[in-house]
Amino acid sequence: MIEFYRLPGCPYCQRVERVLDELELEYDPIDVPGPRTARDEVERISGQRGVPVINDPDNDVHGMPESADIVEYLRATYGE
Ligand SMILES: N[C@@H](CCC(=O)N[C@@H](CS)C(=O)NCC(=O)O)C(=O)O
Repeated sequence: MIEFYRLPGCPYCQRVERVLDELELEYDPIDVPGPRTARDEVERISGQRGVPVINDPDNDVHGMPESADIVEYLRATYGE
């Protein structure tokens, strides 16, 4: 299942969430702390502290950041 690191109210995360919903993909939402300094797990998996970030282990995708890249990946992988 896709793991989706997000911050409530983050417009870049909402952009990804809309596409996940549109493609009817199941995902595990993981809310990250507001302060960047508290996002050690995000840093560990993606090499930076911003969200959104996804893991998609079924496709060997680990720690993908950047909403535009994530949207493009989801549409290319799961779209029609
Ligand atoms: N270019 C990024 C921007 C993401 C972004 O600015 N996210 C904010 C939350 S809304 C954040 O995590 N900022 C902290 C940081 O980038 O280190 C994207 O489109 O994914």
